[in-house]
Formats: sequence, C-alpha cells, structure tokens
Amino acid sequence: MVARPHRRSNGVMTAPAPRGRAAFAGLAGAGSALAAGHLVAGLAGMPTSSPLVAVGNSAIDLAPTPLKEFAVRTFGTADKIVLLTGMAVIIAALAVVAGLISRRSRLPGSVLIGAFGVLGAVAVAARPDFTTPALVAPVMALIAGLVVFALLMARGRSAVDGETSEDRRRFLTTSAAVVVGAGVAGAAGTALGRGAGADTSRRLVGARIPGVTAPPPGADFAVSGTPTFLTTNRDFYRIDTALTVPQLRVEDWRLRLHGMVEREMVLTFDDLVRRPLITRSITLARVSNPVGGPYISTAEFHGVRVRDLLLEAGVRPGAQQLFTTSADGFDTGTPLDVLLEPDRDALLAVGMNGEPLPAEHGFPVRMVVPGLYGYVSATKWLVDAEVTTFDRQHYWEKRGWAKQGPIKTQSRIDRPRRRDSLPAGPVTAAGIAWAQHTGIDRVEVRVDGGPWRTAELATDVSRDTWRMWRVTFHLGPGEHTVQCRATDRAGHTQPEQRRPVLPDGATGWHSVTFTCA
Ligand SMILES: Nc1nc2c(c(=O)[nH]1)N[C@H]1C(S)=C(S)[C@@H](COP(=O)(O)O)O[C@H]1N2
Ligand SMILES: [Mo]
Repeated sequence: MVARPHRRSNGVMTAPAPRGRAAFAGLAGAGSALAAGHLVAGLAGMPTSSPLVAVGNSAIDLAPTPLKEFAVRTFGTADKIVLLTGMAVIIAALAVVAGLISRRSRLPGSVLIGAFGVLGAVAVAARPDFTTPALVAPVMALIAGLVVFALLMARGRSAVDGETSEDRRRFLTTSAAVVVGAGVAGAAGTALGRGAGADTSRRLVGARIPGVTAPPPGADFAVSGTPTFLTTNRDFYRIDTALTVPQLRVEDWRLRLHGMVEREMVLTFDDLVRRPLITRSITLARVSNPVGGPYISTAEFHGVRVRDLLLEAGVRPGAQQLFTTSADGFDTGTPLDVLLEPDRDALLAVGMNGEPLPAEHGFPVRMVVPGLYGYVSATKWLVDAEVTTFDRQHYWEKRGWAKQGPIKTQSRIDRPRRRDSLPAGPVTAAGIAWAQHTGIDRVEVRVDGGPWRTAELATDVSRDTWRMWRVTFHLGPGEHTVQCRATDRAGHTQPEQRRPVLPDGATGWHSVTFTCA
C-alpha cells in the first residue's frame, strides 16, 4: 500500500470500523479483563476474588435445584468444566456484540464492558468470604478491559481513514501482544490461586496424622468386582458447590464454636490437634446418589470427636442443631442429639487415609458424621460452628431437600455390569450394601424374578462402613436380570418401591440386565 497522509477526524468517525476488527477488539477487551482479574486475585492470594470465579460461584448458588441435579446427573464431576465453558461462550458472544455495536463510536461497547465489570464486582462482594481488598481484582479487570478495548478500537479504525501498512502492522502487533499478555496473566493467576499456601500447610500437618490401619483380611470382594474396602483419596467421590477449591492455610485457620453454649470457643489448628486424635473408617454417601449410583466411598478419617468439643463448650438447654459453615459459604445443620451420642464418633477430621485432608476434601478441617448424608453433616473447609435451634435453615434445606438426612439402607450390584455378555454357566454377582451406623445383616439376590438367595458377606469391619457381598448363580444362555436387596440390623429391608433422590434419598432395588451365551 502507498503511504498516504493520515486523515484522522478528531474522534468523529465518518465510516464504521471493519466488523472483524471491532469484534476482535470486543473479545480481546473481555479476555484481558478476565485474565487481569484472575492474575490480580492470584497475586493477592484471594483466588475467589477473580471475577470469573465469583460469577461462576454465584451462578452455582443461584441455579434452581432441578438444574443443578440435571447438571450433576448429566456431567457428573465434569459439571464445573461444563459451567466454565458455558460461561466462556456467553461472555465471548457478548464481547463480540460489544465490539460490533462500537464500530462508529466506542461508547456503546465500553458501557457494555462496564456493566459486566460491575456484575463481576457485585459477584465478588456477594461472596461469603468477602473483604474490601477483594474488590481490587474486579476493578483492575474493568480497567484492563476498557483500556484494551479502547486501544484496539483506535488502532483498528485506522483502516477507515485510509490505512498505511504501518497502521496495519501496529494493529496486528498490538493484537498479538494483548492475546499473549492475557494468556500469560490468566495462566499465572490460575497457578497462583492453586498454590496460595495450602500445599505448604498440608506438608506441615502431615507429621501429625497417624498412619492407616489396614482393613482386616476379607473386608472386600475386589477379586469379584466390588470396590476395595478403602477408597483412595484420589478416587473418593467429590461433591460440593465450590467452583474452585478453597485454599486455606493452617496458620490462618480458626474455628469459632458459639451460639447456645456456656463457653464460646475459638480454636486454632494447634488447639484442635493437641486433643486426642481418633481414627474411624466411615462410608460417606451422597443424598442424591441414584439407585446403583457411584457417589459412595469409604476412608479412614482421623480427627477430634465433635462430642468432646460440645461437652467442653457446654450445650445450653433448648439447643437442637449444630449449624456449620465453610470458608466458601456452604452451610448445614446437624442434629445435636446425633452429635452427642456417646458412640457416634462424629469427627472434626484433619486427616484422610493417613494423610492430611486433601484440599478438595476440605483441608484443613471438615466434619464427618457416621450415618448421615454428606449434605447435612460433612461440611468441608469448616470455619464456623453455631449451636442453635432448628429454625435456622441450611443451604440444601432452602433448596427443597429434607432438613434431616439419615442414610437409607441400600445395596448396589457391581458385577455383572449392564449389557455384559458372559459365558453361560457359573456367574458371580457381587456388590456393596450399606446401612451406616446400623450395620448390614443380610443381602439377598435373585435372578429373573426367581427365589431370593442369601449372599455371602465380606468381613464385618464396622457398622459405619459398607459391606461387600457376592453369590454365584448357574445360568443358561439368554438375557438375565439380577436384583439385590439389603436388610439392616434393625430388621429393616430396603423397599422395592422406587423413590427419587429428592427430598431425602432414593429408594428401590438395583437391577442389572446382561446376557449369557
Ligand atoms: N463446604 C462444603 N462442604 C460440603 C459440601 C459443599 O458443597 N461445600 N457438600 C456436602 C455434600 S452434599 C457431600 S455428599 C459431601 C461430599 O464430601 P466429599 O466431596 O469429600 O466426598 O460434602 C459435603 N460438604
Ligand atoms: Mo451430599
């Protein structure tokens, strides 16, 4: 292109900027804003003040229960990735719109980006762990977004007034610098957020955790296809409302035990682990686990008895529940009569399978209560415990789930698997049964609606853990359906009637259809 004198019209545009460049300026502005916010949040050691994370977390809390259930059912533990991707697509679309409506003047796009910045700041301010310095990240994000947008619109518009090759080169180099800068900032923010101290803290705690006691021989039928008795920390199911894992440092951690007590207590981590640590194998289950579903796991938890702390604090008459809150704002209420049972061994756990709690499972301290679903008992990243009456509603209660959640007696078939094709002859069916804090008495299994057969049970480890079962049938060729039902030590047999997970856990028999050839 021949060099021509610039005919810049003092900001008043005669022709609109090219579509592609305007759209790109919008995208780059939005991307830079999110990346800058993420970086500043990471640098400040406050990962949840990243506007992207804060908006995502608000979306999770505000989503109606059926939508949440749908997301978990459909995407399983990938639900968070799906949410982030969905948000990215929406933000990108709006950013393109911001660019396209700004081809004559950058005002409309700037207003849209500004509105988004305000939304991010509101989401950050609405987080339960909010402190004023957390606003730095959304404010920096907004500034970065507006500056990058203005810069690229100015550079991009030169094409309108007659573009020199110098102009084009400047647009391209600015664009490339913005893309690389945003990418590096975003990645650095993510790395900083992840590292924010918790890893070092976990190592310091490691020394205090006793080792794992191996389960007794014969505690599982893994050779026949059941899970191993203990689930590794890696494989342990994970369910929570946290978009990014809260990063707490033991040095900063405090637990306030207050409300209807004689003596309010504030415990540091050292205060807590100076008390006797006990170890209990506990099978944790999720209330929204469908019949036959995967959301059940067992670990050895190491911790301090909740009962001892409650007795120390002195529960006042009339109190009904312990209302526990996590650093990220999740909360729940657990009946005090359960927590105060002398042999319940509800724990404030600091360790899991011989290690400090993994960050995803609540580091540094979580609650675990044998016999209750996680949503009413297993608060991770625990920071507050209030002794109160049942009037105060908890997170899932407000969303339509039952106030109280004792775990229902259930069983699951792990082998054969659905649609397996096996040789005719002896076929071993195997699976798990659970009735936490009551214990499993018997599991019965039948094929094709025939007579029930009592299954062989694995070694009984404790009434707070699952029990494996297996039984061998001799089957001819064709399609077969196997069903199981458990009976607990209170004499209750799991009912055939199917009920949905909402409001207090699914019921019904698990059945699996397969073929023999
Ligand atoms: N802070 C926090 N704790 C929480 C939850 C949560 O969303 N946030 N979910 C609860 C639910 S519903 C279950 S089933 C268990 C799951 O514990 P896990 O992720 O260690 O398996 O944690 C409980 N504790
Ligand atoms: Mo749960």
